[in-house]
Amino acid sequence: TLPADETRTATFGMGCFWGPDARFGAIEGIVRTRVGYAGGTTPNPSYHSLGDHTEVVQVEYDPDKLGYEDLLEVFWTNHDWASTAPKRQYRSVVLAADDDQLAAAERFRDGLEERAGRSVTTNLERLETFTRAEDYHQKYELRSTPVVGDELAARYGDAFVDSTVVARLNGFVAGHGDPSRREALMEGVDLTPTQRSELQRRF
Ligand code: MHO
Repeated sequence: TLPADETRTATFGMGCFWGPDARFGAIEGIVRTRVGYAGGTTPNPSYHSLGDHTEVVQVEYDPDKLGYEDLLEVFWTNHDWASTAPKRQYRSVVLAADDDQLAAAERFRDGLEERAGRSVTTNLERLETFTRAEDYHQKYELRSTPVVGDELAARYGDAFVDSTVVARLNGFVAGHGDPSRREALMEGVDLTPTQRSELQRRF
């Protein structure tokens, strides 16, 4: 997998972060995913003490395989951009890493407003700080898959969250990806027959 200095990052708030962690993790060209708190100013946010932050997914992607526009497409088609979330914890927001990302997000929003003929409520901002969420929120779909989640988390240890394979598995158990990619991935991972069948059952 690509080292972090050869990837680019993108950060999105789109409701509870468990879902987008899986959705992005399933995509070819996504190298790493993590969930966390961002978009506010409160120091050291945590799940039970979020302050003014929002749940976000942060992805690292391979710029030779994916463009920021591709990620924006996934973002805009998978959140409710026409209404405002009742809690700031779940607000929809693009947290741009730089001015280019911000400009791309604005272009997308403007085009969408024009096509839809209604205004977009999604916030577009620059990312200031990102605080990684607690381990039990990372790769939640996979972690909560019986037989597989705990064992893989133990096996990978500190490498669990940053593993590309784990990101894919997390996405696939949530129903993303196609059968051929699932099969190909499964062949390369060392799993017990019980784990295999449990994963298959959820695909
Ligand atoms: N509706 C979800 C929210 C969790 S998400 C990490 C739940 O409470 O089960 O905010």
